[in-house]
Amino acid sequence: MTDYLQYYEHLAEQLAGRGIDVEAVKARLKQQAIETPSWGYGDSGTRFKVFPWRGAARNVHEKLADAAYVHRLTGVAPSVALHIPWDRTDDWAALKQEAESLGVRLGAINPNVFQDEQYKLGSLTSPDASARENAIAHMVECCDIMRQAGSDILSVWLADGTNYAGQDDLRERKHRLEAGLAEVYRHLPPGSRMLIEYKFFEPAFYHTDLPDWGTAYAMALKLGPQAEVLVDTGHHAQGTNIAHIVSFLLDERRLGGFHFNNRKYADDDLIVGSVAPFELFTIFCELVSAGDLATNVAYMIDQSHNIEPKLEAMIQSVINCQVAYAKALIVDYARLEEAQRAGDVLAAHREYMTAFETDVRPLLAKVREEMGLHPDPIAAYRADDYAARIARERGIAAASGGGYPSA
Ligand code: AFD
Ligand code: MN
Ligand code: MN
Repeated sequence: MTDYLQYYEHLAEQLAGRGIDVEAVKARLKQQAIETPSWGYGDSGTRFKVFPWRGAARNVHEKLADAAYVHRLTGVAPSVALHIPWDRTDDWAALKQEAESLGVRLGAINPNVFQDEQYKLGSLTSPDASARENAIAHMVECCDIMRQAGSDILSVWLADGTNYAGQDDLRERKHRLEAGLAEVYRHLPPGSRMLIEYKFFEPAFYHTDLPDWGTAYAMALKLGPQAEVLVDTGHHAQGTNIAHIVSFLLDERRLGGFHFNNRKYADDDLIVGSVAPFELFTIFCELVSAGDLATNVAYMIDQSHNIEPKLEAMIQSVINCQVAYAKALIVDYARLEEAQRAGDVLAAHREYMTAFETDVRPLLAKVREEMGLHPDPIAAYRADDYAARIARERGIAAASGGGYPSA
C-alpha cells in the first residue's frame, strides 16, 4: 500500500500555486458526511443467486456495528439508512441509543412496498384498493418510526409499474400515486422530508410509475415543500447526463439527496465511482458550484455487494465519494466562469480536467491524519482483525439479513 502522506507537501504546494486555498478544502473534506445503507452489510444478490458472505450482518444490531466500523475508519460515514421491515425493532429509542453508543446515528427510513405478495400489481398505484391502503399504512408507520428514531428523511422508492401494454390505466395509476403520496405526506414529522426516488425500469419492464426525475419533480411540486427528489445514480438510461439533472434540481431547490452507486448496464448497485468516476466528479462539481443551494442535500450510498467483501466495498465507496468531492473542490471556479463567459470552450473544459486528473489521495491522507485517523482506511481495514472476527463469530447467515434475498 502506498504511503500517500509523503506526497502531501508537494501537492499542497501545487494547489496553492493554482490559487487553491488548501486549508479551506481540507476543512470542507472533514465536514463531508456519507450515509451508508444497513442493507449493504447484509447478504444480498441478484435474482439468480445470493452468495452468502461469511460474517455478513444478520440483523440490525450487526449492521449498526459494521456501519460504525466503517465510520471509525473513514471518519465521514456518521449515519446509517434503515430499511423497514428488514431493520424493524420493537424499541426504537433503544436502537437509537445503541447507534449513538457506537458513534453513529440512525438515518433515512426506507419503506418496503415491493416485497409483499399484495404488491404484485403495484403499491400506491395498485388497482387493488386494499394493497394501496396497506402501502399507505406501512409508509405512515415509517413516518412514526422516523419520530422515534430521530430520522428526518423518508426515502420513498416504489417498484410500481406494469409489464404489458394495456395492463392498467396509466393515468389512473398516476392519480392513485398522487393520492397515496399526499396521504403519506400529511404524516411527515415537522421538519422532515420525503425524498421521492425515480428509476427508469426494473422490476417492472413495460413502464414504471416513477421512471424519471421529471415525474418525481412533478410529484414533489404537487405535494409541497417537504417533498424533494432523490437521485439514485444507477437509475438512468444509458448516456443520461446526471450532472445536468442535478444542476436543474439544485436550482429548483428540490434536490433532496442521492443514492450513490455505479452501473455498467442497469441498476447494478456497484461501488460508486468504480465504473464512471468522471461522472461522479461532474456531479460533485455541480454541488460545489451551487454553494448554498446544496446545503441540505443528503449523500447516501445504496449498493449491494454481492461478490466483493462487504466492509471493504463500503469503505471503498466512501473513499470514492471523498475523492470525487476533493477533486470538485480544487476546480478554480473563478477561472472556470471566466472561460465560460468568454466562450473559451477548451479552457473551461481544461479547468475540469486539471482538477479531475489531480491525484488527491495525498490530500485525503493528510485530512485523515489531521482527523486522528489512519491515512489509508483500506490499509487500516486489511491490517485489522474486525472482518476475520465477525466471520468467526457470525459465520454464514442462515437467511439473508436484509438486502435482496434471491427470488
Ligand atoms: C433498490 C431499488 C432502489 C431502492 C433500493 C433500496 O432499485 O434503488 O432505493 O433498492 O430500497 O436498489
Ligand atoms: Mn436507491
Ligand atoms: Mn436501485
